[in-house]
Amino acid sequence: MSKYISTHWGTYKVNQHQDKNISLDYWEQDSSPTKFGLGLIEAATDNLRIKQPYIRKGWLKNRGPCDVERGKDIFIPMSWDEALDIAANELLKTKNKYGNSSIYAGSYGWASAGRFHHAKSQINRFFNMFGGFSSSYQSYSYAAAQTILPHIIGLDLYSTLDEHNSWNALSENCELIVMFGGMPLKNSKVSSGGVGKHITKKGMKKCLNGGTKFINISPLKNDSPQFLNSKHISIRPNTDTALMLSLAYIMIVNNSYDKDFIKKYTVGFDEFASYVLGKKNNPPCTPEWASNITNIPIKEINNLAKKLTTKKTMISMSWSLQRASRGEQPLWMGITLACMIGQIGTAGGGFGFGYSAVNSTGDTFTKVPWKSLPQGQNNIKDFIPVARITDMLEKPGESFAYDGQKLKYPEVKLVYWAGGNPFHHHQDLNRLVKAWQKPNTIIVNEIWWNAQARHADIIFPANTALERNDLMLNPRDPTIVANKKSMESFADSKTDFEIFKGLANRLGFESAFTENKNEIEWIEFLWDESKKIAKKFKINLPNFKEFWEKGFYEVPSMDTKKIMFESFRNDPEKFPLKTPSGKIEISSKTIENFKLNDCLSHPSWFEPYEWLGKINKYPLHLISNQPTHRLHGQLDNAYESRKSKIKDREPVLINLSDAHKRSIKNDDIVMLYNDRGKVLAGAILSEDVMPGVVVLSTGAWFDPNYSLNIEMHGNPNVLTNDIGTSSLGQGPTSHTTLIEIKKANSEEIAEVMIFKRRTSKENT
Ligand SMILES: Nc1nc2c(c(=O)[nH]1)N[C@H]1C(S)=C(S)[C@@H](COP(=O)(O)OP(=O)(O)OC[C@H]3O[C@@H](n4cnc5c(=O)[nH]c(N)nc54)[C@H](O)[C@@H]3O)O[C@H]1N2
Ligand SMILES: Nc1nc2c(c(=O)[nH]1)N[C@H]1C(S)=C(S)[C@@H](COP(=O)(O)OP(=O)(O)OC[C@H]3O[C@@H](n4cnc5c(=O)[nH]c(N)nc54)[C@H](O)[C@@H]3O)O[C@H]1N2
Ligand SMILES: [Mo]
Repeated sequence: MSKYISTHWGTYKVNQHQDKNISLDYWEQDSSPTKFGLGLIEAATDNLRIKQPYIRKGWLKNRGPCDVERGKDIFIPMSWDEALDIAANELLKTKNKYGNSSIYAGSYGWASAGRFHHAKSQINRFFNMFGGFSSSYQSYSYAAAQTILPHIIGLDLYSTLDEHNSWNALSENCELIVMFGGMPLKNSKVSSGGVGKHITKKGMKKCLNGGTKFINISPLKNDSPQFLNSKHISIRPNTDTALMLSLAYIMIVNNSYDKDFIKKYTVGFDEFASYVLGKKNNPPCTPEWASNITNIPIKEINNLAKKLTTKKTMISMSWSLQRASRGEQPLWMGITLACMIGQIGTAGGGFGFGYSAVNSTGDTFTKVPWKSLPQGQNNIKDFIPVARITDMLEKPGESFAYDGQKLKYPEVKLVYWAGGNPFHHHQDLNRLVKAWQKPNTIIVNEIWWNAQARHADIIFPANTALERNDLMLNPRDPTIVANKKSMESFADSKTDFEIFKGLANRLGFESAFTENKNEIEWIEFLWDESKKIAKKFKINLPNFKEFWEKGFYEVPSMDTKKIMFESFRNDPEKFPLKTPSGKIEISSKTIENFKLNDCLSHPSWFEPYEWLGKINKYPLHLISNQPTHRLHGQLDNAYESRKSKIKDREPVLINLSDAHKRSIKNDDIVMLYNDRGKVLAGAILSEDVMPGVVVLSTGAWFDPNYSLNIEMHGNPNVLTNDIGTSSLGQGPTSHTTLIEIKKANSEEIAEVMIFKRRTSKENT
């Protein structure tokens, strides 16, 4: 009987060999499987696995901060009993002395797919039962969007994503998809919570065959897959809002926008229009004005405006646009542009946010809110917008603005993380490393000796998904998979559930935490509860045993031609939006009343904190997009990702002209630097990236050489800026970064150690 494993990047067949080894194969039913996922077994069994609990030497001596900084210390192996006793004692001590709000367990991260073992659910449940914790809100993916979408279209982000026009609807009706930020096919490999069948490539091809044309507006040509034959318009990073404003300008001046749509379905257009025309103490948003900002020829802008108004057009925006300075604006402006085109609520037009960012956008099956692990209530109200972690550690007690509220940073004494890696996801890592020294104690559950483990005090070794039973039960994927355990626990590692159970035991609430259920009983419980929920959607799930034996269940597709805001378009009185006006808010009184100087009452152009329009010291714009050969930092230690490296470093794309100016050749080790830090990477010269822009994907395991003050491996977050998108959204702005690049000299090149330390005494 075959076993299967579902991951964020796809589903695989697990082959059990006679010699007890296992290997992975693609799942027959997935027509576009992900190659890098085959490396999971290699990663799960390599020497970088954390074999048993460890405690940092200096911390153990002092039971708190010591002379040796986090990240520079060595670790002492411990037994589970010792380590759990020490951690439980520390939790209790912190709670009694400083209160629960001094514990930060916001623990952002993707962890692994699987409903029961979802690390964030486990850690939330544990800390809620412990009396609460300071938490985080939002995602690094689309924080600015999460904050602004409810104000302008009255939908939360997840409902917006679920509403998207399906590929089927587009393929039969759409003439033109204008892709701001492209549709990088490699990003559609993943969906948080697990993927069964990959649908995006098929969806795109269907559109192509149906006659849809594509325009890719991006600094990077290959943000659009080659087979789409899309027209490429190079744009300076972070200037999409200016381009869109000039398109609006042309449509207003030419009277070519859809006035009926604006009148019937939107509010606040006049105020916006007077800004576009330059009547609000600002320059008019003419094509000349936008051309100076975006570096796109005026003629090109005029041509584009003509196409938008004469075709059935989908305005598609990538999530990357809003992980940038004032990231709320391009999204608000893109929606405004779609309103002016007037096709929102029709099958062939409107707006999209994240087609091809993940696999699920544009799908068509019934979204069932499956049962998840009950998490209970958090009694502590303190929270931070997720990307404000360094600010929180640096400035306890200080107040900050967020979505019209004034909030205060909690005073954090203990940090607990399970299933995420701030040394992957956070910006300005040198600043984070400093702030990370402040708490008394940092505890992590980690699988590998990555930077997250190396910068902790107490490390609990976690299982990979191969070492446990679970359900892949993702509301955003129609395939449900029985993830059967296919490998014994590596060395002395445990599931997060077992780790928290061990702590709960010492803290006196084990049976409340486990409800006296073991792993498989929990899984069966989640299934049975989900079966009840499914009934409400007229879906009849088989009983658990039958499902577990078969291994799969497929949720049926219902509405294959899903259209966003169709009912609102048909009858806006009967189906108003949940905005104050019931309509799309091109200007928002709510936001106006917040009186922010970095987000006005309507979409507007703000100069980014750093950009190519105003170069001081650093003349190149760094894009740190999602990696092709892994998920963030996950599987960086596996074959596909390691194969892509150049002399052990992450590849950086440089335009030929920029490389020639600096005498950089293919495969050179180069240094990227700015005032925030220095990073080594391997050069790839390319015409795909526009002059002035370099691309270093995110996810190379952070490998600081603290004596040289250089990151050796190519982690872009040493260079990125840690400032919120605005005081509205406070989202991360990783795509707003200027740098310089040069060929590294021999004193600057030290070995990449992060994968080699596996054999050193330090961690074995
Ligand atoms: N410069 C730059 N930075 C970015 C981005 C960018 O575009 N540019 N993108 C941002 C975005 S959109 C995101 S979503 C974040 C992603 O940031 P993260 O989600 O933090 O990145 P991952 O590498 O997926 O981290 C997951 C960690 O959990 C561990 N893990 C996996 N499964 C389990 C488990 O079951 N239990 C436990 N205990 N641990 C587990 C893995 O080993 C890994 O270290 O990064 C953000 N950072
Ligand atoms: N293979 C793989 N797929 C992934 C992930 C992964 O780690 N690996 N991560 C997943 C996650 S967590 C997320 S949130 C999504 C993110 O999905 P996105 O946010 O869409 O992804 P990015 O790769 O950051 O950006 C896409 C492209 O936008 C372009 N871009 C950047 N800034 C600008 C700009 O200012 N203007 C314009 N016009 N273009 C710009 C860049 O050239 C970049 O290649 O991807 C998901 N997909
Ligand atoms: Mo993300």
